[in-house]
Amino acid sequence: MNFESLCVIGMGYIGLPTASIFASNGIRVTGMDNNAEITDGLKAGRVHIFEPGLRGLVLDALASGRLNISSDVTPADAYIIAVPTPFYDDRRADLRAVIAASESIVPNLEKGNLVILESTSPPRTTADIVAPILEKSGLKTGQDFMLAYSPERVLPGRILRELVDNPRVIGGIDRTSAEAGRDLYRKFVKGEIILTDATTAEMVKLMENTSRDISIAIANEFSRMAEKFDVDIWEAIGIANLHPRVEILRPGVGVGGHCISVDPWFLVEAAPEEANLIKTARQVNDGQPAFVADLVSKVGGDLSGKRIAFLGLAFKPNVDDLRESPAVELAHHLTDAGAEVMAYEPFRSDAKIPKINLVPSLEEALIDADLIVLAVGHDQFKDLDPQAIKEKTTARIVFDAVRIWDKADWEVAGFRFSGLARRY
Ligand code: SAJ
Repeated sequence: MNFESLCVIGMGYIGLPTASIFASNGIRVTGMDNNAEITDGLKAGRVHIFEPGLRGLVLDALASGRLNISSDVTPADAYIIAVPTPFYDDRRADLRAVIAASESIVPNLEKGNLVILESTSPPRTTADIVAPILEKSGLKTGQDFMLAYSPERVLPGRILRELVDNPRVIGGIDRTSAEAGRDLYRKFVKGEIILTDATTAEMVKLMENTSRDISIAIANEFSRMAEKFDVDIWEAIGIANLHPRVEILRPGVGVGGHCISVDPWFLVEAAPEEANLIKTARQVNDGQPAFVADLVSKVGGDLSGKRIAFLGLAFKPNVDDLRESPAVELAHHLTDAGAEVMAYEPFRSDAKIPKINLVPSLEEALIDADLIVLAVGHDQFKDLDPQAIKEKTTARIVFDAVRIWDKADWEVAGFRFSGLARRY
């Protein structure tokens, strides 16, 4: 099946690179978003997302004339829905954006079209929510138009490479839909394309992120035990991982981002009786910022009135995304304990977060500080020279929550150094 035009709904972390890469592979693409700030910016060549290689790809796609940015869904051979699926306060999936996107396709839908949902969604969303909405057009799913679920599985920081090279799952509402999806993504996907049904594809996506969440939870739980037993968790994990069938992940400040900290809740909601382990792992990871905050209090003493130079707010290293960030949670715990948090996030120095003072430079964070807390292992923090830092700050206590600094180097420079379950 040949698709000449495509409309991608949602110009976020997934929709924008996907639209651009299709355009650079010869397809006429409309990149639609209902946020005027985003569409105006993109039209003016401003790329609102930091991701290695993305800016050049988007600008080239715009310059080629094959990527057009719009506030409206426009008629196309195929539609991709790539909108956020957050959760409500009670952790039920918030599918309003998926529903609105599906509804916006209805007036444009024609016989022979293909619609693909990429947003991470609870099992059966494609069949039970998207299909009935699209059928308001009077067309029948599978008979008149094709429908599939194809989860994005790319890692922030490596999105462009992984979009092309990762295996791609396409779950069709029927076989023809899955095959049509394969023909579309084949335009740029070099990885294997696996065809299945829509609900299996939805579940696969949730299983992947949930299993990673559980793996990180056990690492975080081990770090708490290591604190208790006065063991260096990093040494212990290093030794355990020498076993050929063991691969323990890294403990840290917690699990954040828009995917792994959200998606397991979709399974908890859909299968509350069965999802015991999944729910517990979520709770362990959600509790990690508070656990780390207690460790900071132990080394920093009463934090009331203390000024903390807080390095990093992103949800993980080398990304600009602050969504569900455990580093932000940690900063809030420290503020609640009475500290004045001066945070420097090199990827988002313009961000505004209640109760946290975001400063535009490392120097401003360090000045007059009592304590330095490293919360995110951005590359540019790795190479900081303790001797040079000493000249810029009054702080003499350092807490490295992510183990990227060398303890001895900081101690030689005159700092009292500690970190998460760390002895060496
Ligand atoms: N983290 C740890 N320890 C580790 C690894 C990660 O604490 O050893 C933390 C990170 O700091 C971060 C969180 O976990 O806060 C999640 O980071 P991540 O790098 O594991 O994953 P994401 O959220 O950036 O991307 C995940 C990926 N899923 C899997 O690896 C199974 C990606 O492939 C998905 O496309 C993405 O979720 C998504 O969009 O669903």
